[in-house]
Amino acid sequence: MVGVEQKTIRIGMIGYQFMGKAHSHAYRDLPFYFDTPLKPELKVIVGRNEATVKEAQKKFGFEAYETDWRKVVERDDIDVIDIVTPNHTHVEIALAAIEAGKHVIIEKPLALTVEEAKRMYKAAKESGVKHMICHNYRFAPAIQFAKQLIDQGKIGRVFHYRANYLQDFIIDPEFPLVWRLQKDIAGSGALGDIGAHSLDLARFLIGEFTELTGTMETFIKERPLGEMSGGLSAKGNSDQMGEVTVDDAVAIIARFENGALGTFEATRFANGNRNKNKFEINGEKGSIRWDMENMNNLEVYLSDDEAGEQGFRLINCTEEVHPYAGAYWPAGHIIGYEHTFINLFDEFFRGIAEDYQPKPNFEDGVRNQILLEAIEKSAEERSWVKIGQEIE
Ligand code: SOE
Repeated sequence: MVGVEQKTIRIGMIGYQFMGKAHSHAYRDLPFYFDTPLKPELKVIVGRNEATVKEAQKKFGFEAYETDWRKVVERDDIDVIDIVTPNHTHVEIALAAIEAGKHVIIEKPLALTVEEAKRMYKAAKESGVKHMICHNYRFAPAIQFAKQLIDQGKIGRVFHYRANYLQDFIIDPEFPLVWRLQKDIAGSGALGDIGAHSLDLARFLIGEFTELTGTMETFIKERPLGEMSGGLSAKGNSDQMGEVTVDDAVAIIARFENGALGTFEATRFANGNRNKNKFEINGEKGSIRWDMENMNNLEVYLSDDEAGEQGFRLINCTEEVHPYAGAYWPAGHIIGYEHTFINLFDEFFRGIAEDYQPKPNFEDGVRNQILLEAIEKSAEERSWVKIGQEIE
């Protein structure tokens, strides 16, 4: 879209750790690769610790820093509030930002509870601001291409959706009790942190859930106190121990509206798996497989291939025809994790500039939260839980 007039959009980002880095990078690189209608201006970054937020401000390239998010939400030279803080703060910041008329982009999960998530969605809908939730994996070219294949009926009726999201960063019992392991801050553990992505991909690719059951486990029940220290590293800051109040791992069986069966596993105890986010979909005419650790590739099996020539073909989704891929490099020159965020922000700013509601948004956040809550309930009660489609 050469020649598109590029206006600016002013960003206030609340939080500055792992996701702050991913988002800041995306803001900076977006205009480099895409003819975005709105060029992000990094106005202000917020954190409670002045020394570290100041460092982040310089490193990420924001004009200024602030230690109180309320001051930023009130500023009239900010158009977007980007929320990358721990989960328990989402509801308050988002509601204040929406009330101040800002567009809001937020990390997953949307909130701690369905009730909070619904309040956020209702407020956003009523105010007319644009809102988005950062299920970034949807924006890998291979995932968007998989969606096209499924929608075109290439694999026909879907029978199975099988997903695992495997990490191992807390397997050491000395890994401290950081916010991600505390229910009142994080909401849940492996379930809401990584399982939420798998559930979102399933909804995106094959549709809504109707019923599910889950079981959860916390393998290490007490840990030394401490805090995150960048990325997924942490440092202990006391000899004291505290209780882990979230799940370390979860397994889920589900049914979908289209009749498919789903099985899901999310764990932070899969030794050797650093960030293995993968799925396989089996349909009447073929199958599709994807694995985040080889995120540009899609494995596709089509059962109407000639006898003797059947097998999974490896499609490297870096060609012009693959969604988003053409914005980057010539075919065969791969992209990475950070580019999923760039693609996501392109969609967000297009939604704002062209006045449509981008997806995934707070509605998807509510639907995801309903699944998270249902899984916890079913695990607690050892039962099946129905998933209603009405979310008003
Ligand atoms: C940590 O488990 C984490 O950073 C998640 O919070 C992200 O959502 C996921 O994409 C990678 O892992």
